[in-house]
Amino acid sequence: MHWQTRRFRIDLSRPRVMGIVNATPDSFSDGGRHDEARGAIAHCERLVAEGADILDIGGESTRPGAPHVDAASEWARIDKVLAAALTLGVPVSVDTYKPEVMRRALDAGADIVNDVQALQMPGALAAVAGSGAGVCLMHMRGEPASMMDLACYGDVVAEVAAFLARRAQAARDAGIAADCIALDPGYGFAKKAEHNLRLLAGQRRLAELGHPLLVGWSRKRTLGDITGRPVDQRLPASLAAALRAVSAGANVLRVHDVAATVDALKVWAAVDAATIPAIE
Ligand code: HH2
Repeated sequence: MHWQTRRFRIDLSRPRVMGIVNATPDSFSDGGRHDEARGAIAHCERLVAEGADILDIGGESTRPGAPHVDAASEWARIDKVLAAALTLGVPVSVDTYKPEVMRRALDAGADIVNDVQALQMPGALAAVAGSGAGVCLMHMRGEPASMMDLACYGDVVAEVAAFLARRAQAARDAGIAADCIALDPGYGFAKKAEHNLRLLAGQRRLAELGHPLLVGWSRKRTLGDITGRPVDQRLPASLAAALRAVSAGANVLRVHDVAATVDALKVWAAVDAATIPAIE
């Protein structure tokens, strides 16, 4: 399997690491650390040196209750960071749900659009179609400000799978090539801990939709609920969730802690390489 993006065809025969670059003052785990362009650019360089396969740059926090940021301010936060990241030799994704920001990012050369609204905003499908960019279509409900009021499911796996299948079809109908489309269950978005865990337990079903699966468990609140740890002490829990996600079919891990995740995946790969194939 592969994920086609603008400049790179990403080989998914092994799991890949997407490093998070939050050029925001208020992201839930690292807000304010990289909101000056210089700091964010240095962070991009550090993540690539640590082994990130992809960079994901965001200019608006999507944590529950996050305030809205207009397109011009969001673009101003990511503009210079994107330009610098594009010189680092890895695919660069922009985390936005606003068609105007998508268009600007694609004009600037972004490889991937990562949309927590799965290209549902009016004009979003058209902004990406024809660009040749990869897209990540994520499941959520409502807006970050109100999404936790909508965390109510019968069969969360079936409902998320049906949504992602519908959005992938809409993207293909708009002219986005099937191999450019990745899907994401949206852990933590309009979902309580019980939903996130049930979704991870049933994640294979999402992998069977036929598109690469990208997942983001890094430092999320459910891990805090389980371990009782604050956000800056959730690395072991994040690694456990990431590896569980890989074993349930995830192809790309969206993480803050790139070096540690790369190490964990190296151990995973070493065991795979040592596995004796069964004799027929
Ligand atoms: N999670 C966050 C943001 N964007 N995109 C995808 N595809 N999947 C995710 O799980 C996902 C995402 C939230 O994490 P973070 O970027 O660290 O925080 P914030 O939204 O507060 O900036």
